[in-house]
Amino acid sequence: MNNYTVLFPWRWVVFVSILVFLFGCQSDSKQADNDPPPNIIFILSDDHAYQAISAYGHKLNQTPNIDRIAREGALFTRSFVSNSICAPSRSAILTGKHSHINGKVDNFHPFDWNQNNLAKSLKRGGYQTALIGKIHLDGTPQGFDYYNVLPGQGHYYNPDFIENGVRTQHQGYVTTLTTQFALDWLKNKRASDQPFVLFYNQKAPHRMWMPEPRYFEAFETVNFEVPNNFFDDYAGRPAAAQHEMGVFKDLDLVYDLKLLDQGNTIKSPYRSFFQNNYDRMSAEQQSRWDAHYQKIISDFMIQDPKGQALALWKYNRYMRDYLSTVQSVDDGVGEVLDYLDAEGLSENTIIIYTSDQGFYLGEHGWFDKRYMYEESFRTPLLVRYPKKIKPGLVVEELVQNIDFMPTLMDYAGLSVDPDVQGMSFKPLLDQEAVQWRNALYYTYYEYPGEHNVPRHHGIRTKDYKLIHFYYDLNHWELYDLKNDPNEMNNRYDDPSYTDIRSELHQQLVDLRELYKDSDAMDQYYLENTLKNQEN
Ligand code: SGN
Ligand code: CA
Repeated sequence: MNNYTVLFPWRWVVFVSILVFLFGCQSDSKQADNDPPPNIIFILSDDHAYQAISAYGHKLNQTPNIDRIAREGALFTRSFVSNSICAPSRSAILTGKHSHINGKVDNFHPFDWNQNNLAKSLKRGGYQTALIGKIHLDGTPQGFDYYNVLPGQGHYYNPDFIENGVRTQHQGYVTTLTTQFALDWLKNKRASDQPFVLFYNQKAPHRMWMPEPRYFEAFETVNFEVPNNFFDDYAGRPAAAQHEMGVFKDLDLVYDLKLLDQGNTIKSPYRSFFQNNYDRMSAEQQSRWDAHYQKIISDFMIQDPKGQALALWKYNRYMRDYLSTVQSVDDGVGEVLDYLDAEGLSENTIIIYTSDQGFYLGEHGWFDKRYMYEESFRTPLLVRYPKKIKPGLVVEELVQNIDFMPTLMDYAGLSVDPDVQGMSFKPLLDQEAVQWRNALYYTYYEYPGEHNVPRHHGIRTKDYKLIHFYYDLNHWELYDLKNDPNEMNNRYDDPSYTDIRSELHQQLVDLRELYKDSDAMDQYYLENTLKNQEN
């Protein structure tokens, strides 16, 4: 045996070990070039309707800073959620999986922080991670080097925040504070030599829409016209008819519309809920608040509107407060964009603006969300990444909140777990010709529950939608979105749609199989809901 043959196996072992070491360390990495990984700022507001973003072409308000993201980047016109309610949507964003797989099917089922999530994955790939603002997922956030979050829904005035486990009440307005904390992390808390991901999550414009004083007057002189289906009679749509989210019927004069009259003549079962929020304010905040709202209360008492006049009055108050809270969100986006510019960070930072779902601004006569109808199923999505995305790009493909996880991992040059259900939409932003999905799957489970929206699931293609409401209803709906964008005519039993209907049924079966959903799964979550409600 010569030296060579003795040494060879030994060298071979060393060589293989080096390879294993290198590939082992980089098992998460598939970065193709030598570009530094992009920073990521993920801005998530709560209940922000795309109708209330001027970049979408609606004329309700002006959001110049949010619009800037689309002008300098991309605007998605068919971006949707997988389950139109807060905690399930956040859970889908973090895990890249539908609700029945990640387990957070409604706001009440527990969230399992031990499962993998986007923040954990980016952190493993070398990112520093921070979460600021509303998260609404029970338990201690995992995957974040730093967090400063609102407990539960949080409060508009003088809110508590939990900073890395320590709860403190802060003086001020929630949207402004969230922005301040986000900027403070960017400026003073992050390490400048590492890529970062910041989840910057606003509570606004969530119910009950308490504006900050500088926007009290912003919409007071505007007279909002109701959407053309505001007085919807829900014909052919029993699941819609049973709603408890009517602007006229369900918005509470004191709780939602802030008519906390000092003489207590406006009666409301929810007076104490509003009072609790009012009592959080300092004397100075209360006096500014009263200077604005007491005038509105007096006018209301003089006018004493009834019937249709009351419906229109309520709609206008709702819109004025809702849109005022949006202005503060837009200001915060502007401050963050300015910071990136000033630090020379804009070019290599992906900035995403989206909401946990859409919202009704009077369409079908509603506020709130939950239904698979367009205004709440769809959600705004604007993405800027100057280094890679062509300014002014409009993306019309069907994307969904389960896609954020794989998309951002893709941009970071990292691989995703094989059980992630979303798809990276980076190729769409790169304008590559790719095979893209032709249908989206949707589920909703928070029933029996607030606003009385039945359990349902369905699919949406580019032109059609099929919905199945189940449990105490067994009802199907089919919409022809091109000819009936407001979803007023349920075509399920219309003979001229027979072929489309069977195609959609087949697609629904296929998608349920693809996403590993089933009747047994529906039954399992239903039983959990009913059991939880007994306790
Ligand atoms: C609260 C609101 C509801 C809202 C849910 C869920 N009621 O319960 O109107 O649908 O949150 O919203 S309130 O009386 O407390 O304002 S979510 O965005 O958190 O899912
Ligand atoms: Ca929400």
